[in-house]
Amino acid sequence: MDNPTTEAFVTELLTGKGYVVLPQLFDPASIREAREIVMRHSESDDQKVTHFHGAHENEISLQRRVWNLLNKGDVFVDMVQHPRLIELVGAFLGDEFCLGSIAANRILPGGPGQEPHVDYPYWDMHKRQSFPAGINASVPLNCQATVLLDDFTEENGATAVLPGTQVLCQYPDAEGEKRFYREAERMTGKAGDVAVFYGLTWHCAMPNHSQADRTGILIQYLPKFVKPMEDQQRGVRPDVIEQASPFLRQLLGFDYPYPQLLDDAEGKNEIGRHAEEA
Ligand SMILES: O=C(O)CCC(=O)C(=O)O
Repeated sequence: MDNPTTEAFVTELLTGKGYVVLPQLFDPASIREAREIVMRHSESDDQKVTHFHGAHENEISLQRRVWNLLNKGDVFVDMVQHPRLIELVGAFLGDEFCLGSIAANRILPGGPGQEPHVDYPYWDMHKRQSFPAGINASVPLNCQATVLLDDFTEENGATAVLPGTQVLCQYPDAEGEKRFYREAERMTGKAGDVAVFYGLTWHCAMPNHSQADRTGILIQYLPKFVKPMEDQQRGVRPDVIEQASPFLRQLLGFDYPYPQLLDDAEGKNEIGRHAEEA
């Protein structure tokens, strides 16, 4: 589905395939700049925490993660605020949504890919008992946007996704994994495209059988009340925060002031104000 209406986008993520690839949201200059920064950091940095390592743990260095990208270039500050992207995500998560994480995933030639999974905050849903009774997919708690820094092809490990699995609200079990590899589609596209999906949809990076890198920026958006995965307020540098637009401040969680010491808040918080008005 190319360039869907906002309504069609929300329906596709909630109850359709679970993903949409938006063509060419970013121009070649921004993509080049973002890629150059990611390559530099993933060459020189020590190996960082990665999740969903894939089957071959000894080849882990062939999948490299660069976290906390807001500190690594203004191009990423602009990326998380792309107007069309935020309009769509706002329709899906509510317009006070926040940023859970922005990181790069670089799969080097020969990289083994990952196992099928679901994303934060659902990513440990194999411990079903740790989630609320009756949890289901009808109220989304995540929206993922992968910005393609390279063309994503079947050969180089374009993300695989099993359409419709978001409605199951389940972590893929052994049978599910078999079905995944039989029936998954690939989110292929050109550098500058953005693959947006509901993180409950089973998906994973696939093996890179090409001779070149395959790199994407993984942006995690969350409803305002879900605890972000990366600690934005401690991790983002003070100068980035000082220069932040009002919307970036929202993304970093500054507009949603909980938890608070309500006992000390003297009725100045939202809850207090509405209670007084009632
Ligand atoms: O890079 C990809 O294709 C997918 C990455 C992913 O799903 C993850 O790391 O959670």
